[in-house]
Amino acid sequence: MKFTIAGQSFDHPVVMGILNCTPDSFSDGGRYYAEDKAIAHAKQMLDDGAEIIDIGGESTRPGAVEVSIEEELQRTLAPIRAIKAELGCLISIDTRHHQVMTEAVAAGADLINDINALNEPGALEAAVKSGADVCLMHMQGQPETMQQAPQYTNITDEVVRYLKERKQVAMAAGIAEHKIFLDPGFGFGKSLDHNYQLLNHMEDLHQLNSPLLIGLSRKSMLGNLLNRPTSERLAGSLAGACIATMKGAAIIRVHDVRETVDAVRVTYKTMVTD
Ligand code: 7PM
Repeated sequence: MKFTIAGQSFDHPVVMGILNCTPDSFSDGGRYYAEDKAIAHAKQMLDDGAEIIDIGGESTRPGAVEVSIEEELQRTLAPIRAIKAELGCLISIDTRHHQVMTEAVAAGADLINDINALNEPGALEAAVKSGADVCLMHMQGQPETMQQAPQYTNITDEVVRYLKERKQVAMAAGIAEHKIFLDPGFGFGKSLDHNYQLLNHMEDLHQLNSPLLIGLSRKSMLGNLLNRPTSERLAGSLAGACIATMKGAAIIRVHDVRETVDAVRVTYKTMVTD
């Protein structure tokens, strides 16, 4: 296991903590209050062992109401600046939009996490220009409709083919190979069985020669199997993190950092001890 994020070397799987920068329905303290809470949550996740913070303004969340680009910028830029200044950690920006990519990287983001694999007009150019690392994720369809009737002949083959093509496009545009992460996109245009087939065969993605980012935390593929609401998916999420670790994931994107860091450490220690 060897890879870099924004030039920093890692020799173990890294836990990425999810930071939602969405308006807090329980408070009317305004943007500054929300920003303080975001910084505190990021600090907690770093204390718990996260090594990168994924910041999202929620427009990329499947099923979520589309927010304007202005709103997405308003939600994410101040927290990125503050977290970079106060905590100095690696930051990723979860967005599909080139304006957000450009401004987020200027504000301090190190990695562009695009569920749309730089397909939106202007995204590829913005990513190249920014100089940031990128994560290219597989998705069938678009978030609004992707879960209606997902179909594959062989999901693993199709995900490999898609990610191979997107990686080639990114490299042809000028993004260095070592800056590219790939993600099979669990839950994005996939049925329950599609997701488990893909997880079972996840190691096939290593033929693409890029570090893998894996997101399983609290997802429907856990909740629908176990019949658990999102608040009760920790055990399922930890099982997913261990499986992903054993199959060679580089970055594991999660909500529950402390528990995941313990689980991943035990799993990885086992893998490297002869
Ligand atoms: C509703 C459905 C809310 C799905 C949130 C989600 C990934 C990601 C997300 C992932 C990468 C979630 C997802 N998932 N980025 N962004 N990989 N790279 O469960 O799997 O967090 S949003």
